[in-house]
Amino acid sequence: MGEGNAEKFGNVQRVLIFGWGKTGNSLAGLLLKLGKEVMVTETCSEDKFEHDSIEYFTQHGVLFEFGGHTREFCLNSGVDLIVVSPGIDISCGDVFEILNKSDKPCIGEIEFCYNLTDADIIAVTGTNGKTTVTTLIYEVFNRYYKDGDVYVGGNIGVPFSEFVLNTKKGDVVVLEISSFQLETIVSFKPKVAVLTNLQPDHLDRYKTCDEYYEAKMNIFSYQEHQDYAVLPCGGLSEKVSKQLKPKVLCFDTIKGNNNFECLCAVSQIYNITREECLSVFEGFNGIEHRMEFVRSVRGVFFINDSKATNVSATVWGLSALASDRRYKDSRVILIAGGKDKGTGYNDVLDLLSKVKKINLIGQSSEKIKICCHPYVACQIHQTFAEAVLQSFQDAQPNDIVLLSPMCSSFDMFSNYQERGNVYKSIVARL
Ligand code: UMA
Repeated sequence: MGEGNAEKFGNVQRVLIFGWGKTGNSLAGLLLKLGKEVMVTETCSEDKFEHDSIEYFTQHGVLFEFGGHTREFCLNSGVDLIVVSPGIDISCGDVFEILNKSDKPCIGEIEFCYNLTDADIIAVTGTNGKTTVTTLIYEVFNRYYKDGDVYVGGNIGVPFSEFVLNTKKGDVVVLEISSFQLETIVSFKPKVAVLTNLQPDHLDRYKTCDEYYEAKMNIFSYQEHQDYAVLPCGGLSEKVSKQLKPKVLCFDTIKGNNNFECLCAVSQIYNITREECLSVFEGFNGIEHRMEFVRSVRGVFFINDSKATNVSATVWGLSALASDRRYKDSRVILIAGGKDKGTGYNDVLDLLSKVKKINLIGQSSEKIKICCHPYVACQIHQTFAEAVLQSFQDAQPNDIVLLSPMCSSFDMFSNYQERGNVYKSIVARL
């Protein structure tokens, strides 16, 4: 940690955390290390959480409120700072009302941790591809960056608060950053800010696409002239680059692989060469839950794309299969559905020529069926296992069963990882 950084929050004695998920847990640990008093407020009841962890934190003085956010707990306890978890929408409900009544600053975990580090931050956002690009940058820097240590975290699954105190000047922190995390920054200034692409998403949280795009563009808001913005060439960069303070680097999206081009653009800032990037990229096996090959059973290929939580990610996955020579004669049985995000599903219609049938699950199944059934057979299932087993029955040898839901998982699972893992365990038993 940089000298004097702990003093950044010297005036803050008591911190209130909203949400007891991964972020809340990590943050509570960090705050205790910084000698702060910690309070946690959470909508779910206590029995939903690991007992040992609550007991540990209670023994260390953390005060908990479960089963809802009350004004009494949140407003009358002398807190100096409020930190909200990214999944919490601060623009509505009890949270909005409490924050509105409070005169204390409210920030997100990314903003909080940013103030505690002197390391360079490479922040990656975008509708799709951000986990892959974040992972690739981390792997390349881990191998070729020699001036310090390299860390990876953020929306990718390891909260920044988990490791921020280990970082020092000269280190590089690669962070995957979601639009939710960008809503609650007030000074977060990455040295390099990457926007992989921008497509409609999360319309269950944002009223309009513009509101979502605005949250994403916030990644550049506090950057200075000496910083870098990395964007896809074409319409987007032409539109925004004139308004941006940092130096703008564009990566090619027509020739070659977008993720690789984006990786090279970021790496060149640190004098890491294209050849060095290529040596990592060629050995890269992709990431779990993103077009992950699971196994083949009696000639049927099973692919897990549980991370496709929006329609554009599924479009990307289907296009990748359509242009892959290994699957040139294969048809796809698509398993889709989950928690609807409000974007509509029309974008997938152009790709349906490769799809033989859609087996649907979850809250959005009726809506997807209405959109797609004039063009392809659709069947709704009550359980996830039923959808997987039916897909296997629908497939001929050489076909692909693709889990690519176009929706988030929260109606049936804790997260997309759990959904992907359940899929893989069902496929393992076939
Ligand atoms: N909660 C409240 N009050 C509310 C709403 C929720 O107390 O009004 C509680 C929930 O009951 C739950 C806790 O808040 O116990 C959850 O907080 P959270 O949703 O912020 O989840 P975390 O476990 O902290 O995980 C978050 C990110 N989740 C979301 O943004 C939804 C994780 O990204 C991230 O990996 C993690 O922080 C570490 O940084 C996941 C995700 O789905 C992978 N991200 C979205 C995406 O990629 O599309 C943005």
